[in-house]
Amino acid sequence: MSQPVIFLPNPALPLVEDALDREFQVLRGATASTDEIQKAADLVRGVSVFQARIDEAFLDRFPNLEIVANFGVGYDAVDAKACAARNIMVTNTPDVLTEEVADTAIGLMISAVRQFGAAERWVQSGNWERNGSFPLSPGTLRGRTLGVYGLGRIGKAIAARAEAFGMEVCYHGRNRQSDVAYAYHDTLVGLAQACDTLMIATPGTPENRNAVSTEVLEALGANGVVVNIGRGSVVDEPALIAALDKGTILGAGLDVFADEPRVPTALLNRDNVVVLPHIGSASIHTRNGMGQLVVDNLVRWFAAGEAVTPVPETRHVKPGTRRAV
Ligand code: 8YV
Repeated sequence: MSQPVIFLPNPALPLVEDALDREFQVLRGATASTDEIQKAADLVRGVSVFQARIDEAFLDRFPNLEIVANFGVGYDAVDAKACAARNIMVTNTPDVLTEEVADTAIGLMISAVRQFGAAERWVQSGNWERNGSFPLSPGTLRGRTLGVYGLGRIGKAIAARAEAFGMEVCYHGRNRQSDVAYAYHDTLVGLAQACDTLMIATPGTPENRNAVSTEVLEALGANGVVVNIGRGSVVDEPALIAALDKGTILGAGLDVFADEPRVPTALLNRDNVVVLPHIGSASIHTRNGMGQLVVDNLVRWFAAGEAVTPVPETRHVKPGTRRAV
């Protein structure tokens, strides 16, 4: 029997490209023409995605698509509800990146609070030699309370690290969680009032778009620091910039942005903001782990008719049940 055809819209890690070539026939968006992709569309049974939007229009192009294997734990670029309606399996890459992203979050938090970005620029620009010591940081980690917005696997790993730094921890999310002793706040404004370091570790959803609003930033207060390791869409960026300009909050550490890779110039080169280029999980070790899980999901689906890490919306989907809409 011939191998299933997998569509790879964008280039992937070498580990993924090599494994897909071994296990499947691969149709590559990077090298095939639009015409060639269109001609082969009926044969495509799986897609492996890294930063590509999978919406109704995409699904319409591939009538025999059975599985979308997303590289990343966050799958906001994949319309999982539309996939579920057509009985298309969607998988993501949880667990393998949890500790890496939590490490990045803590590094970013400390950098933002102690202004390591500006301090590094001080050395790089020769200011240390020319003008002497870097100014004392207005912020300190001492005595801070971490408010985790989104206490999932990554949020919990961040909270555990923060406890080791002597921080108080509280959280907000859709539900109170029975397995933690941290104080729960049933609104985001309530969480912001109770903490001074707001850690955003929630997935981006249509419901939480711009959830970190002027009101939330005002509740966080003048000693407040926002750290975003989740999704840029969760923060109202113009409101954040205004809050930083006015001193409504102290600073921010941002790994994710509303319109990546574009970052508003108002967030660049300022002492009270540290910016990273979406590198939460971006070590070779962890990205390879994520890539392997993408491959494992595809292999298991076509060999055994089940996925390793299905997303909740499509957990019920079985092979051979693809529906037209
Ligand atoms: C990746 C991430 O950078 O897993 C996620 O949700 O944000 C990161 O690990 C991202 O998936 C790359 O598109």
